[in-house]
Amino acid sequence: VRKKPKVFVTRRLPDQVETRMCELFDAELNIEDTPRSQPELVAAMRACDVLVPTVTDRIDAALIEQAGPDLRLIANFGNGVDNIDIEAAQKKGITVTNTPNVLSEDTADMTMALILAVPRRLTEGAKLLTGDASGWKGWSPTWMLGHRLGGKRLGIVGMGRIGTAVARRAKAFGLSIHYHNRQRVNPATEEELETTYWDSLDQMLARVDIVSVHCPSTPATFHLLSARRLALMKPGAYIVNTARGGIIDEDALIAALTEKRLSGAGLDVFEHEPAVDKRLRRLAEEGRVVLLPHMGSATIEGRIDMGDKVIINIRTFFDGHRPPDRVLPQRA
Ligand code: 8YV
Repeated sequence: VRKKPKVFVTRRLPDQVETRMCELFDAELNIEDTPRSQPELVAAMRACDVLVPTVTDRIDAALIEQAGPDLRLIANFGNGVDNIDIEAAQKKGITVTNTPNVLSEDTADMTMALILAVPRRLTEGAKLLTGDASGWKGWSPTWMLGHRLGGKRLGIVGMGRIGTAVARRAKAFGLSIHYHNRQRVNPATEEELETTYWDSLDQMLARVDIVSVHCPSTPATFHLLSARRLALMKPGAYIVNTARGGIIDEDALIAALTEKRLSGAGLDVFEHEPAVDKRLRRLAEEGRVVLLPHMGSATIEGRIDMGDKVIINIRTFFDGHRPPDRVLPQRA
């Protein structure tokens, strides 16, 4: 009998995923769910065949350098792989996989929730009706007016799986779909979603009412939405980010919101998670900003699907085949 691969899982996963992992692999779980320290990760990478990290583990070149000879696969529990130095892994002959597709629809749902919540002042209204004393003194025709979505322009930055899933939903809400992407998406999708493609991000930013960020976080997209680019946005526009915090220059965004150049923001991700800038939290208190603690893909169904993907990637790899979700270093 072939030896079961020794799999080190850094965080708690849904019960049924952990059970299956224990059946199939020699799995070391993290029942307490406390994030693993760097020395713990080093020890695991020296002793295991597979590492299953999440977004909270920084698997950088220095760490990968210390991996033992058995470590052949890093099967990320997550779509984004900005937590892993893919190039360093490849150099060391370690394969990296992720969990695409299965979280696109959930993330797109949460993006729509933010696209709706900010212009329609959802959290501001809901807050008035929490606690003992009602903050609602009575209805009036000019009370709590937000802005209509229908007829506005949505600018999607990064039209991959999640961006496209957002576009489908947004179109149903009457938004017109504009997008910027390294390449144009296929003509059938462009036709279905009646998209307008912008080769130039700068030009798109100046013309849309809501910007939604869906590109991966790479060195090339760090502060892609820089102070200069945020200044190009239409006065009074909104911005939504369910991708990664570092894609937007958070300081510049806070300045634009504070100076009321932008009307509002819906953010599920932050530059220094889990720390969230005090100034942003203050803006959230005022209701012009809606903040969520990285919940974009947080559904039980999604997490189980992600776990299944991790398992398939590990099994395929140890069956001697190329795993379905192998990730290669990004071309510059
Ligand atoms: C998860 C995510 O919260 O997959 C991603 O890229 O941001 C989220 O789905 C996280 O990555 C799990 O590791």
